[in-house]
Amino acid sequence: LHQQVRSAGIIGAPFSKGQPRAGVETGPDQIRAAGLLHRLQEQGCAVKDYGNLVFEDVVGDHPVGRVKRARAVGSANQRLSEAVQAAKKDGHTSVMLGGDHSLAIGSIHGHSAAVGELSVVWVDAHADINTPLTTPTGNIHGQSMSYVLHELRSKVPVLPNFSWIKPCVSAKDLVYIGLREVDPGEHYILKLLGVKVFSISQVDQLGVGRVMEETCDYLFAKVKKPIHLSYDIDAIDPSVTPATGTPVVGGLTYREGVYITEYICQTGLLSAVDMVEVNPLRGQTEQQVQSTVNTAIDLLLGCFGRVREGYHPSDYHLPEP
Ligand code: B3U
Ligand code: MN
Ligand code: MN
Repeated sequence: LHQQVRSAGIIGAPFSKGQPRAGVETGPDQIRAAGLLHRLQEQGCAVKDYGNLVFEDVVGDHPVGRVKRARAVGSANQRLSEAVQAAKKDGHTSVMLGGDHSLAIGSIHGHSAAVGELSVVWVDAHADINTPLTTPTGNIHGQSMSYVLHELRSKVPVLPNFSWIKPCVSAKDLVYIGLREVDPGEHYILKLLGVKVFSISQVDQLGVGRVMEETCDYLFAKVKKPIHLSYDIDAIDPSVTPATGTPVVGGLTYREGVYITEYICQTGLLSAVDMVEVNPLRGQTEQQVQSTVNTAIDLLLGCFGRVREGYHPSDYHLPEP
């Protein structure tokens, strides 16, 4: 059970133009520098590092309606989609290190292009389901899901450099966990589409154990699809992960956050994971940055079989005195 052969295909996506704050593009290097690859290998996981994607600058990327930097976000996500497809074709569980959460567009698109229909588990303080017409900020990291959901196709205009995107996720295959800052337009969409949401209140009410049981009962009701886990570090309480662009008080505890990854891992269906919105420049002290980066690593270790109860190899024997 503990030693299923797992392999992680790491894709660095140093991209920040889905939101206005500099620094989130350094996330992939910071997470690697804190030892992610070594820690994964130490727990028996095979690792292939595909390095960092290179995103070219886009000139004349003026707003399209309210939406900011559409051309840069569109072309970066097209690159990312191809990289995720390649990692899946090489047989890995794709691990996308962001970067901001607009990168979920390319990550989910590429994952689905490689394996077909997906279940998406979106762990976040925010729903990131604004359309280009409901967005209060114009930031695409608050809109990612709207571009990939079949049900929103007719509500989402095609932006420059977005024409390659085909909606690929059904609303019934999406579960949110940890929501606590949802815009009115987003709340309307979630109700309209009947999306399964475990807000932070439901985590309080049910406990994370029942939330995860109900998440999987719901997703596996008909067929078991590969899981795409899109993990925004701001889902966790800012006392633990303060180095992020839009911290929201009252988040998941460290233990709840890690439990989610352990539970998803033991389904055996985890096929791609995003770890996004780690922004070292938003930490006020080195300790705040380290706590955020180390938590991101622990969440990823949980995705790849780390169990907190401990482990021993099957041939372990007690030393005789
Ligand atoms: N819902 C707001 C704020 C936001 C979304 N995601 C983050 N912040 N990180 C928006 O911009 O759409
Ligand atoms: Mn997000
Ligand atoms: Mn968020």
